[in-house]
Amino acid sequence: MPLRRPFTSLFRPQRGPDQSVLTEHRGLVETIDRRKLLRGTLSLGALTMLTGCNISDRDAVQTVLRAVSGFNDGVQALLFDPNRLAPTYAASQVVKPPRFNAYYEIEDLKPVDIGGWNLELSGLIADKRPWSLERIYALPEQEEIIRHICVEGWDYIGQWSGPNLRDFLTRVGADLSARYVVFHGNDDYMESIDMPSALHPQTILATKYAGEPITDPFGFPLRLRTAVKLGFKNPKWIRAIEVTNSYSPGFWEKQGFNWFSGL
Ligand SMILES: Nc1nc2c(c(=O)[nH]1)N[C@H]1C(S)=C(S)[C@@H](COP(=O)(O)O)O[C@H]1N2
Ligand SMILES: [Mo]
Repeated sequence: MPLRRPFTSLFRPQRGPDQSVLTEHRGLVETIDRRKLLRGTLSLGALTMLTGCNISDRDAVQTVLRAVSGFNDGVQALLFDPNRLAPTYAASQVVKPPRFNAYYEIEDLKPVDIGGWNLELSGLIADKRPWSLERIYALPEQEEIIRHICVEGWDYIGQWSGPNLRDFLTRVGADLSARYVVFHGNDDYMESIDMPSALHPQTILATKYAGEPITDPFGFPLRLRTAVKLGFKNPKWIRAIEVTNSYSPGFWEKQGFNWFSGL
């Protein structure tokens, strides 16, 4: 099934002259090339040229992200280093409001009715009692200013805060040796991430953007924000979290995107 819109129509450069997704991820790209994991379509020479010239060509960035995203999941999981932090940014770089995306147009948004909302927990979790938003707000908050990268070819820097996911999973007695953490959105969106990424220090259950509660289009009342995954692995309008050892493909995997889709 083709993507809803062509990448090129989404070309919106939002960066200064000395920043590029590639430069930021140069270490990763070089590691990948050293391990001979690139699929032959891109050489290190080509990548170095791209990293050296402050690319403004979003298609080129897209190509590299695709290459990174196209690896065998097992190999990527091995490359994953939980102590490696993704780049963070200054508050002055934060885009306000953030940029909306969903698998449908904004007109079709169905905001969460907070009156009937509780965060549900299922699967390999000892304490499955649901969480009210009030209780979630009472948890310690972590803030992070990180880049959101969408596979449709655009990105922005955002400032998210909320409880750290590792702390939350620990608190509810989740089995931290399980393979997957699955997020179910109020809009029937479902995506799963690997446990090491769920436990990464830059993975949070975000309740706020730029210090204010997240607004409807961006996932009110609760969304995932992780610095180690592409945009689509950050479900919005979370209504349930499930810890499991069984794999089920989410919306984007069914479009052919790589499940790991992360750093
Ligand atoms: N519930 C839900 N979460 C979702 C999506 C969606 O369609 N539904 N789209 C994903 C995609 S592809 C992207 S790029 C980001 C967009 O987040 P933003 O609107 O805050 O930029 O949300 C992700 N999470
Ligand atoms: Mo996306």
